[in-house]
Amino acid sequence: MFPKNFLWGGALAAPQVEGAYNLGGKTLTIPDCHVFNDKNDRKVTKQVQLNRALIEEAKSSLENKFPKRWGIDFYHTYKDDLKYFKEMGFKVFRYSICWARVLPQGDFNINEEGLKFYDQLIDEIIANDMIPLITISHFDFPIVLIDKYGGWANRDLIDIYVHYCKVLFDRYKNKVKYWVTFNEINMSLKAGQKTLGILNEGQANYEEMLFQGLHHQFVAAAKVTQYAHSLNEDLKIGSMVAYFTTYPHTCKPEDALAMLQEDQMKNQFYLDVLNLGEYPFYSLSYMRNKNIEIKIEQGDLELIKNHTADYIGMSYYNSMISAADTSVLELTNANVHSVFKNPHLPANEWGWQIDPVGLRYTLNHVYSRYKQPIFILENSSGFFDTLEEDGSIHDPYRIKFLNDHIKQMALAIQDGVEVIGYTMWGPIDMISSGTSEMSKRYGFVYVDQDDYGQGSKRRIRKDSFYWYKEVIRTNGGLIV
Ligand code: BGP
Repeated sequence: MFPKNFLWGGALAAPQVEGAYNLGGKTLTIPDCHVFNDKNDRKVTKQVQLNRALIEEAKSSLENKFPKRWGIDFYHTYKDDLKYFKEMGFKVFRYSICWARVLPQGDFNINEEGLKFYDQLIDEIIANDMIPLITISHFDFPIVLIDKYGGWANRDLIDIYVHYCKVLFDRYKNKVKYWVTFNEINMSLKAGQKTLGILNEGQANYEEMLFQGLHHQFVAAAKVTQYAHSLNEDLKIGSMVAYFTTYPHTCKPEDALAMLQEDQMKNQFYLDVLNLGEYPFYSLSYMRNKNIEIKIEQGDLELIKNHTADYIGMSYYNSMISAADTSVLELTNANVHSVFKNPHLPANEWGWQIDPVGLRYTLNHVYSRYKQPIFILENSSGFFDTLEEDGSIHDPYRIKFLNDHIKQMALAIQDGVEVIGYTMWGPIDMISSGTSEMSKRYGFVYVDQDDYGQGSKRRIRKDSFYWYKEVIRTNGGLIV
């Protein structure tokens, strides 16, 4: 069912694995300021909303309470860790570059030492027979750019980001073909500090600032796509959204309309701009109705029109429901924000609902609209794992989750959707982006480390490791 050259693999991101937060010239990033709060109810994902006071506190604090500062020490262990992925037969490995390692001042001074680390990492990925797929910015905005510029609300960020990308493209254009400009760009309106570096300090026009920041990201994405193609037409620069698939609560027309409007503003808006090259009508009326006025300079729209993304990058974790009257609905957790719960679906321990059929639905839905190849850049679910006394880890729940989603992906391919690759999220355990805990595990490879960074750090293959290896070896033939 899968095309011969289908790109099977896995995805990680620097801020959740790399550690070495103050080595090699790197400066602080937003995730370096996220604390782990063990008093959190795990069923309630508490997205840490950083404000200036918390950032100032984190800057001066050397206390052992910021798990993303140590990650899984991938900075030092990547050579050994990549071997596990090679053993599973990965064709592709998605990884992000840390902006603050390459440009510690955020803007213009290049840090050779930071680049050398990525030279070695990329060479090692290739030496292990994997294609590197690089995310340029994955939820780790440099703090220094908040201090100096106030984040993406400032138009200067366009040139700064373009400069950063040029450094990467010039250096890796012959080694890296697939790029992603911004991880899950559609998280911006829900988590502005996480993706746009715009702090919510009670500004009356905060939403307007977020739309302005997004506009700057759209222009920057177009500019860097133009630059990459000028270097080599074969470079593939992708957009990326976290697709929030939504269903109507009932078959009432009002609920169907609510669903359509959610889909428009949560998902399609971003892909319409990045992949179709224009601000859709509904986004303009949304802004008008809320008195949001953003500054669009001459030439911006032309750039956006002329330099669209080469493929659609998408993460898929869960779905949600929409209704005209939401007072009757119950909330549950989902990726980055809470959503209305679907009574027909099970959920993991964190309340994220599990919906494999939604993946087939989404792939068909997205492909009908954009008719561009789709790369599934993240998919999986967090689970608690138990390390048995004999050193084994049995994780049938993970195998089931992935099997069921891969099966629906195969059916979508059979429907005619062009899916070019699948990088499951988190092939090795790491720090959770949302809760900064280690116990929420995704990996095929277990890391013996707890929420406080304690443990032997030993890597252990779980049952799912052998299963995924077979899935890749049989090009999906193992899926039932
Ligand atoms: C996505 C992020 C990833 C990852 C994933 C799972 O939104 O791109 O970085 O972390 O969600 O989320 P969590 O780690 O909170 O379980």
